[in-house]
Amino acid sequence: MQTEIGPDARIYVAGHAGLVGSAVVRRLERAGFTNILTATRAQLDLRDQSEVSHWFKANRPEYVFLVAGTVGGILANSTRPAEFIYDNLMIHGTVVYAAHEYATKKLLYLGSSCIYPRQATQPITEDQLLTGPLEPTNEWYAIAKIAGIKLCQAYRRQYGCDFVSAMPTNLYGPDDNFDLDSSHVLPALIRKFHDAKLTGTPEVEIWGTGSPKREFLHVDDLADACLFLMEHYSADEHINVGTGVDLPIRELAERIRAVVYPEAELRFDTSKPDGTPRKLLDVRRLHDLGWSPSIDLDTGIRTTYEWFVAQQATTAVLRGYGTGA
Ligand code: GFB
Repeated sequence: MQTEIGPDARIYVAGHAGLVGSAVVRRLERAGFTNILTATRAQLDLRDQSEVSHWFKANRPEYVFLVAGTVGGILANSTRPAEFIYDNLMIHGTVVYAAHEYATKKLLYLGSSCIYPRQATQPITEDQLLTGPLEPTNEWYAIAKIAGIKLCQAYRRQYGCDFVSAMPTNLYGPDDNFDLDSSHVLPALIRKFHDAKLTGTPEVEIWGTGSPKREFLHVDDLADACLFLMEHYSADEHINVGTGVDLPIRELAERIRAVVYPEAELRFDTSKPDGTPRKLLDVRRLHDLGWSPSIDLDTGIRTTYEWFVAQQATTAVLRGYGTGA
């Protein structure tokens, strides 16, 4: 079923300042949409139902990309469980409720591949949801994300709302979080190799054993998939979004090293958690609908590193630590 979205449709991107939201805004602008709605955290606390309902009443978005949330890597997930479950449960609840209340035509909700059982059969098909226990390092976030899927299904079943859910694999790209305490592995390793190169440190520390496998999707590919699904997908069941290819963390580190600091040596800190051993998504359903990614991992690492370096330079100039030119 095709959803025709007019060029001046009111489209709300919830979470526009984040990694995913900023990519969705870029994709919508590139597609020629002229009425993209956003609200900063200071303007709108997405955890507050009365604020969210008020905002929907005033702005009446016709289409909603629900890509807002409290997110982070393995350490942040384990050490800030209350924020990860509360913020995400509330954000999903308030936005879905208001989208129904103010007759949004269609909503796309974004979850995460960590919703699946730790011991899921690989590659993971959509129907393995709720078939076994979750990975303990991110169960709080995963429970909130599963609740988001169920919210969309419940509103679809009870009220006929066209709310759909997509489950992306691990994401990366420009506007990612490079803070070492809260980031995911790919930006963390870019930063670690970069800092080691600057300081001439020969070794770079990699958390865990290096053997867990992960699948990485560039956020611009994800944004493209989000628009594609908004236009071409309408069903009760969530749908996986990924590349269908994964690699061990050790190999990811080697690929980032090759781009950033080829002389560096890897040192594995096995006191840090590995997390789930593998979570490769089965992406046949999305592929059969006619979508596939276009940015390969090496290109994505290189362009994300270029973005990071440019960003560092801008920040240094803004802080007055410029080149002295
Ligand atoms: O990306 P990441 O933090 O999250 O870690 P998850 C992936 C793997 O990389 C783990 C290893 O095995 C980490 O131990 N790793 C190695 C590192 N060095 C580093 C490092 O310097 N920083 C980080 N962060 N990891 C998250 C979930 O799981 O994935 C979320 O916690 C969400 O809920 C997200 O689903 C997509 O892939 O383990």
